[in-house]
Amino acid sequence: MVVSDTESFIGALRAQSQSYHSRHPFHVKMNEGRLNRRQIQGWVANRFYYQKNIPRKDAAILSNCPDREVRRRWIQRILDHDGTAEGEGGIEAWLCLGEAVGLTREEVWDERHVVPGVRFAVDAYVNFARTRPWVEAVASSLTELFAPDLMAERLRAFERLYTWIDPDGLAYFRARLTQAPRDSEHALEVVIEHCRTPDEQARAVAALSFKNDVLWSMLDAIERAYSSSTREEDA
Ligand code: AHQ
Repeated sequence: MVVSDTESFIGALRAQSQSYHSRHPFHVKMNEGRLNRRQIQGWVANRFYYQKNIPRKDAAILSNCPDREVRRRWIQRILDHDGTAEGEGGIEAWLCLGEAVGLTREEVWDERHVVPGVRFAVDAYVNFARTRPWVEAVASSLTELFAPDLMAERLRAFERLYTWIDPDGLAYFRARLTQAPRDSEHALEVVIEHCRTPDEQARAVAALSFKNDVLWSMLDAIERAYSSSTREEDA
């Protein structure tokens, strides 16, 4: 069996950072403080659909994963988002972010602002996790290798440039600063361990590329729906 060297495999995975959504014009504008209130609200309301589906994506991976050791660590992701009691977890924190940007919990929760392109991209990600080999679904989560820098930049931007947003609403991003590196370290271990042949490694890189497309197309849809040419008031 031909085994590619691990370093070149990790290099190929990390090269996917070139297509990460931190480079999307909408995120660039956001981090430069150039989005208006309605665009921030639209992004928060649409990204909520991604957040509320992450636990189902991770549960799909758990259901396909035969490795008890992997499942023991992977299940923490579900607890991070769902919490273990009312008022806890990332989904709750995102609802607080919604209120901090001037939305009601109800209008975030009921998905009234979610645009078709966001729904389709998120549903494609959940279905990917349900239908692809579990290691490929793990590989698709490796966009989080690139997330900490983006979270830190976003936090700085929100704290300094969007002073109308209640800083308490930013708790979600602060939590990701530690959760994302922990999660991506585990996911990388799993992918290196289970992707030994050139074909397996190519499929892991393709899975990560697919996930970059999921994140990128979400922002395409949000940017178009909330382009500053449309009216201010219909947030
Ligand atoms: O808030 C994010 C999150 O909970 C996750 C889970 C992880 C996955 O399993 O795919 N990816 C992810 C991401 C989150 N936030 C995004 C952001 O820009 O705020 C980044 C995204 C990711 O890098 O995949």
